[in-house]
Amino acid sequence: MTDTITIDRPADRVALITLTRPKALNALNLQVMREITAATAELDRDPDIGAIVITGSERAFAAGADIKEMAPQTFSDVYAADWFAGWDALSRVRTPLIAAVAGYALGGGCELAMMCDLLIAADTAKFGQPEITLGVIPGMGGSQRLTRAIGKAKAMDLCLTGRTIDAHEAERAGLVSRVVPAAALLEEATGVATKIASMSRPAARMVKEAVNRAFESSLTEGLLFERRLFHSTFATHDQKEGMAAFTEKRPPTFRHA
Ligand code: CO8
Repeated sequence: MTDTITIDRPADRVALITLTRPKALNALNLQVMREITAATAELDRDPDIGAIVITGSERAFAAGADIKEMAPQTFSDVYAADWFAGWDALSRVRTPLIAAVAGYALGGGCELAMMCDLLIAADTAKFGQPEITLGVIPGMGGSQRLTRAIGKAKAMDLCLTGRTIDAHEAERAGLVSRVVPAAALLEEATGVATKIASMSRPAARMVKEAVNRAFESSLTEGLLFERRLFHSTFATHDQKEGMAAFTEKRPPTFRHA
């Protein structure tokens, strides 16, 4: 039972999580965090799911952490509860995550999108880290993931001035992988998710693990990690099937194992 999100299966092997707090522009309160992390953890255990799309509404992916919930908190409150640490659970999801962003993705909304592996933006999307305008700073990874995604110059610009960028600037900066007309956003995201979910499940998970390792390791360590994962794909049925299918000039039938 969820109040702040809905969970659907729009296509074979694909799950869609939609934020449903439109009146608050999908502001991320603690309940949203609990529901998204619980839903993604459960979907991650489902062998019939190969990709998860997270989306909001036409007007807002999410306009940030819930300012009304945060406003009365003291340092002792947020420190004791380790406010926002619960979102780390999303980083432990091994299934590829796709953010389909229309409208505002501000503060925690931009940070939630960046916790996903791939960002697809509608031409209406607006990204920003406006926390500084509230007298705080990003608290769900903005200063770290945005810097890794778009570099120091633009990350400083966004985090220090609080300005927002549109979908095209976000694409040029490397934050999003594709921009599509708003009306086509879900179709595009579901199509990408279906494509990913049709690949060998262990291979897709290893790609995710290897690319993410690039942010955590030296080049030598990362290359070694990638090579060892590559070697281990030869233990899967899907490697045998994928290469046999190529040789026999037919599409592969992956067992996802
Ligand atoms: N939190 C709570 N409610 C929100 C939020 C939010 N982040 N954003 C919008 N809402 C609510 C509004 O209060 C309003 O509710 P109501 O109708 O009850 O007044 C409703 O959504 C609609 O919003 P607006 O009337 O403001 O709509 P507009 O179209 O005029 O403006 C904006 C849209 C520009 C998106 C505007 O709502 C806005 O600026 N929102 C706040 C954006 C923001 O600053 N986000 C960052 C939040 S801070 C954060 O994410 C991380 C903080 C890390 C702190 C670390 C602490 C430990």
